Amino acid sequence: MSESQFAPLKNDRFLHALQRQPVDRTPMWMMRQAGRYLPEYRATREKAGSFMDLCRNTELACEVTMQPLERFPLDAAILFSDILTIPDAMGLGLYFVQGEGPKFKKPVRTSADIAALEVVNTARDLSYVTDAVTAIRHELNGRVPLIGFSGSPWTLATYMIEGASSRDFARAKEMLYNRPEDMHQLLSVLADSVIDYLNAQIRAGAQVVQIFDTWGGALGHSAYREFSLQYMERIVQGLIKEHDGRPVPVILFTKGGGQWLEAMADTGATALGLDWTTDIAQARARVGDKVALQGNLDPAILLASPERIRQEVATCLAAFGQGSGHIFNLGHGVTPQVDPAHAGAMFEAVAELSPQYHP
Ligand code: 1CP
Repeated sequence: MSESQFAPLKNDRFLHALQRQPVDRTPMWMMRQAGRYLPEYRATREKAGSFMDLCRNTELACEVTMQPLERFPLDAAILFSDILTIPDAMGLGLYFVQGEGPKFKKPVRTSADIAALEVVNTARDLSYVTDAVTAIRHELNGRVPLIGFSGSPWTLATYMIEGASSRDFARAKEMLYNRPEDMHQLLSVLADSVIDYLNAQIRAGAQVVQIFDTWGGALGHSAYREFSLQYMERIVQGLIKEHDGRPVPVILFTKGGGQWLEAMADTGATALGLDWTTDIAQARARVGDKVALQGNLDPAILLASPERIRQEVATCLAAFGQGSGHIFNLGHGVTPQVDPAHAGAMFEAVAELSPQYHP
C-alpha cells in the first residue's frame, strides 16, 4: 500500500514526539482505548457476535477503532485487534469464555507440539488484520497516525503454553527452566511470525508499531534478557525501518520492565512504554536522548475523582519536564469499570497543562 493512497496527516504531534522533535503540547493516547469501558463499544460488540467476529469484521473493527477518537482529543489511533491473532493463525483455536478471558483449544506443551509450528504467513492467514489497517487509514482520513501492534514472543508463548491467562506462568516457566531449547524454538518461530505480521501491518498503512510485552516483568533478571528482550531485539532489527520515505517508529512496552530500560533502549527501539511503577524523571535521566518515553499513570487513577486525576497528570508531566520526547499514556490498559468521563478529564488535563513544557 503506497502512502500516496491515504490523505496527508493533519496531526503529527505523536510522530514528532516519538522522534523527540518539538511539539506544541504532549501527545496522548491510552492503551486499550477502544474497548469495554465504552458503552458504544459494547453495543458494536453485541452486533458483531464474538470478540473474534468483531476483529474479523473490517467495517466493525474500523468503527470501534474510531469510537474513542469521537470522544477524546487523542493524538493516535490504535488498530482494533488482539495479540492472540498470531497463535490463532498457527492453529491453536482461540476462543473466549465470558468472564474468563482468552483460551486455546490446543495449547502447546510437548516438543512435538513446538516442532509442528510454522511461521505465520500474514498475507495468507491474517489478511483480515491488514485489511482492517488499510480500512482504518482511509476512515481516519489523516486525522491522526495509526498504531499497529503485536504481542512479544514471550507474552504470546505464555498464552500458548498455559492455554489461557495465568497468574504464575507455571507451565511456561517450567518449560523455560527444564527445556530451554524447546522454549527457544518456540520463541524463534514467534519472533519470525511477529516480524512478518508487523511488516505486513506497516505495508498496509500502520505508521507506528508497538510490541506489548505484557508478561516480560514476570521473568527473572537474566531470564528477561535471554527469553524476552533478545527476541524483541530480533524483531526491532527485522522490521521495515522506512516506508515510502518515512521512518517507522517502534515502541517497546515491557510491563514491569522499569529496571531494564537501558537494555531495552539498546535494542534500537524508538520509544519505551513505562508502567506506573517507574519514575519517569529517573527513566529519562537513564535513557538520555536514546529513546522517547511513553506513559505512565496507574490505570486505577481513572477510578478516582477528576480533581485527583488532574493532580496525577500534573505530576507526571512535571516529572518528565521540559522538551519533547514524552507521549502521555497510562502505564497499562484502561480497565472495563472506568467511567469514560474520567478518561475525558485526564485528556483535558494533558491538553491544558502540557503546553507549558513545550515553550
Ligand atoms: O469481550 C471483549 O470485548 C473482549 C475484550 C478484549 C478487547 C477489547 C480483548 C480480549 N482484546 C481486546 C482488544 C485489544 N487487545 C486491543 C485493542 C486496541 C486498543 O484499544 O488498545 C489491544 C491492543 C489488545 C492487546 C492485548 N490482548 C494484550 C496486550 C496489552 C495488555 O493489555 O496487556 C493482551 C495481554 C491481550 C490478551 C487479551 N485479549 C483479550 C483479553 C481480555 C486479554 C487479556 C487477558 C489477560 O489478562 O490475560
